[in-house]
Amino acid sequence: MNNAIAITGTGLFTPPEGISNEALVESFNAYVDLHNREHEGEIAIGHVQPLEYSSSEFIEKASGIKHRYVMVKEGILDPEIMMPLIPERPSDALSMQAEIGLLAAKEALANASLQPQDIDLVIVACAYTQRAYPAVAIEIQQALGCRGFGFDMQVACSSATFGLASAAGLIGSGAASRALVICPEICSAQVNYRDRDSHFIFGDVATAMVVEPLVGSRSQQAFEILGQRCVTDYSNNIRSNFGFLNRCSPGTAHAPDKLFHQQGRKVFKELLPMIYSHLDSQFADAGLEPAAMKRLWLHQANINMNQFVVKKLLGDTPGADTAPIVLDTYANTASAGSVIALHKHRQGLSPGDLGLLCSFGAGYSIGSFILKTV
Ligand code: CO8
Repeated sequence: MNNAIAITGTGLFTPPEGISNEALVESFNAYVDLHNREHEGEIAIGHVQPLEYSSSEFIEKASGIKHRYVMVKEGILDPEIMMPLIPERPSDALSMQAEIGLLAAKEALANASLQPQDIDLVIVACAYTQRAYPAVAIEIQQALGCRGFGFDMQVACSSATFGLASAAGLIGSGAASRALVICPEICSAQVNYRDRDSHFIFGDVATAMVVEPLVGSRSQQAFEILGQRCVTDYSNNIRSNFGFLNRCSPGTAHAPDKLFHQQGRKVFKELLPMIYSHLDSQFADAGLEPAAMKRLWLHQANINMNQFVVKKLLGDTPGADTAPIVLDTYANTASAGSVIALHKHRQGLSPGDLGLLCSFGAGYSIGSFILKTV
């Protein structure tokens, strides 16, 4: 097809510091001991509930996560602090999200055999941006030396796929010729490390994709977009009330609801059927059997959830590398998970092989792309 649009390069930045489940649980349990000692009297008369220990066994069994990377480890494991201590940078210094996004973008450009000036659209698509304006995308556009325009967008875990859909749409319409879709996810800043249900879930990372017309691409390996589908359906089961209005209610500005929180079990049960029917209709409309997919680059929130999706699409016997898992070492990296999987597991495919890139998460939101290896 002459007007085909493709992902022609991907890039990945992995933060230098890591935390194992064991280290995270040790610090959480030290916090539990501190809390329960501090409230001993109130606990004894039933006015305060004692906190319960976390466990590495639970975390690995319930989620598949063994480890996560973080930009700044200092503070996270200190039971008196329990958040990353990330110093503010002066306004004339490169922001942290721009810094890591830039590193991923440079690798994606190199893989696409392109120079920054070949790009005229930069989209930063991630769960949070560290300020409202100027857009991190415009900061990266300037730091790299790209032309055209840039903007930030947020669709929680589906930011990367919705960003890809936006880039493809803008290229298809002629508004842009080549795009970078960058996901600098610093999730650790929004994790409530005092919450047993969610303290283990997230890690930090940055990914980037180059999106451009297939005709004229200089890439050694490209993934042509054969079909795409995005859907949203409002749910309060995954939520953060962090936002620009927080300071106007000083009494609650730092309450736990300003951090990530979810009803994980409900999310699991409600999202799976949504994913099933979303993909069923996408494959039916494309006239393709799911079994035609040689690789599934799925969202990386929960290994059990992914196994259900794989079984639904491919039955019981997919090969070991058919649906790669990266959440064991990276944890849930919000929008970046499926792109990490694509970046790290793009080898071993032949021209013509099909694959599925799919995100699912807060909103609720699902974004899925049928890709053809070129
Ligand atoms: N250690 C030991 N036990 C625990 C722990 C713990 N840490 N936590 C809970 N338990 C206990 C519970 O108390 C419960 O005990 P009991 O049975 O006695 O009541 C038992 O374990 C089971 O608890 P759950 O039912 O909560 O456990 P699940 O098996 O459901 O597993 C999960 C919890 C892992 C959270 C799972 O439900 C899950 O992964 N669900 C899917 C969630 C999902 O996909 N979310 C979407 C991703 S988030 C997103 O969209 C991005 C948001 C933007 C980024 C945010 C950046 C910060």
